[in-house]
This record gives sequence, C-alpha cells and structure tokens, in this order.
Amino acid sequence: MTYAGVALHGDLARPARLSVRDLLGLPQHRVRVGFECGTSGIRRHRFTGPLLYDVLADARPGFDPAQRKDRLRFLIAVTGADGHHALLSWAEIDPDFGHAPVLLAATIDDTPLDRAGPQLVLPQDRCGARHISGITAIRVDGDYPCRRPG
Ligand SMILES: Nc1nc2c(c(=O)[nH]1)N[C@H]1C(S)=C(S)[C@@H](COP(=O)(O)O)O[C@H]1N2
Ligand SMILES: [Mo]
Repeated sequence: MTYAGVALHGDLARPARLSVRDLLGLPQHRVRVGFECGTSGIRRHRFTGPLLYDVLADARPGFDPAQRKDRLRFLIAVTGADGHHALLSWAEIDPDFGHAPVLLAATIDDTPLDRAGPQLVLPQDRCGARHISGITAIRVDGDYPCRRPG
C-alpha cells in the first residue's frame, strides 16, 4: 500500500495532511541514534527530517503562544499504520520546557520513507518503543480531563 500522508488533526487552527515529500521540504535535522529493543537488542540508525515541534507549531495548536502555562495541558498522540501509538506532552518538545530534539523523520539510513511513512525519532529515549514507524496520524489535544478522584 502506498503511503497516504500523515494527518495532523485535533486542536489545531491549521490541520493538514503531509506527505514525506512535504516533510523533506522543511528545514532538515540529522541525527544518529542507538536504542535498545526489549526483543531484538541494540539497534542503530541515522535519520533526517524536520523537528516535530516545527511541524506542529506550523499547524497552530489552540493555545495562546504568549502564555507558557497555557501550553502545559496539550498532549501529542502519535499513531502508526499498525495501530502502535504513544503520547508525548507538548512541554516535552517545547523549547521553553523539555526542548527534546524529537524528529518527524523523512529518511532512515539514507533511504527516503516515501512508501513506509515518517518515523518518530527521540534521541533522548534509551528504549526504541516510541520510535513509531509508518506514522499515519498525529493528534494534538488540549482537553485532557484532569478529574479529581472520588
Ligand atoms: N509502527 C510501529 N513502530 C514501531 C514499533 C511497532 O510495533 N510499530 N515497535 C517499536 C519498537 S518496540 C522498537 S524497538 C523499534 C525498532 O525499530 P527498528 O526495528 O527499526 O530498529 O521500532 C519501534 N517502532
Ligand atoms: Mo522494541
């Protein structure tokens, strides 16, 4: 199956569907990562692509950019074609907070991901499990309910 693009959706003023070509047109970052897989041991890869932060900031999350506190309630849900998914917080990648250099990679080991779809790359992670491949959707959500117990 040919890759149909990554849908940026949720609480965004400019939702979009981006192809791997679109990602290659943004400012590129390059990283070498090594991570450990619980089942296949140490894995090493090279990735290039835009920062996840740059891609999502362009889509205009529904917070007031001038208010740092307003960003803290936002989640980022990343889903692969096989249903594997993981959550990040907005603050994890925001330069005013965690500033993690997370990529939405468009190439792996010098091969474009045109057919497979982009891959999440988290150089700070020791484990490989959040390096989600074949990403089909990224949802930004500012409405996580913080219920009180009882
Ligand atoms: N879509 C998707 N991505 C995934 C997974 C998965 O099951 N589905 N497994 C993760 C896990 S557990 C690991 S360790 C790495 C392994 O990546 P590699 O085989 O390319 O080294 O992919 C991650 N990305
Ligand atoms: Mo893994």
